[in-house]
Amino acid sequence: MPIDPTQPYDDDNIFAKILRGEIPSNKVYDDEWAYAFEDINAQAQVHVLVIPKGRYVSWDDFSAKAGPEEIAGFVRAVGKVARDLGLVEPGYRMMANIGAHGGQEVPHLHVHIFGGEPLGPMIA
Ligand code: IU
Repeated sequence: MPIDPTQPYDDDNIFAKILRGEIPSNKVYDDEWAYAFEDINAQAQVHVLVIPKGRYVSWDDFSAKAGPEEIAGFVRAVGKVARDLGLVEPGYRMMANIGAHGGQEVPHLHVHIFGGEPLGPMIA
């Protein structure tokens, strides 16, 4: 069910529970600003989600409200995850679904990283 990205942050969303360790996840990366884990329904050989530690529903929310250190920390973490997974060469795809038209299902901002195989022009 796509979400409304302007809704207030819901502390009971599934990724908030993963961040608090209340629900298990296959951790890929963890630092002060970001947490990354394997997507439970992988759409590529490698499919990882990177989420900010802060309480943000959408990119709009994050880009408007997060501090510069937090934004830099998250962006660097996304790059580091891809590097650590060995995806920089031959490449990968990163994507964020935002709101109803974007098909966002979990109301905590997340960046998908796909890789490990040729992905073609686009994943629907
Ligand atoms: P979306 O960008 O909000 O459409 O994608 C949500 C993703 O979260 C989707 O790829 C799910 O497979 C993934 N996911 C997960 O990894 N673990 C969960 O417990 C749930 C969803 I719910």
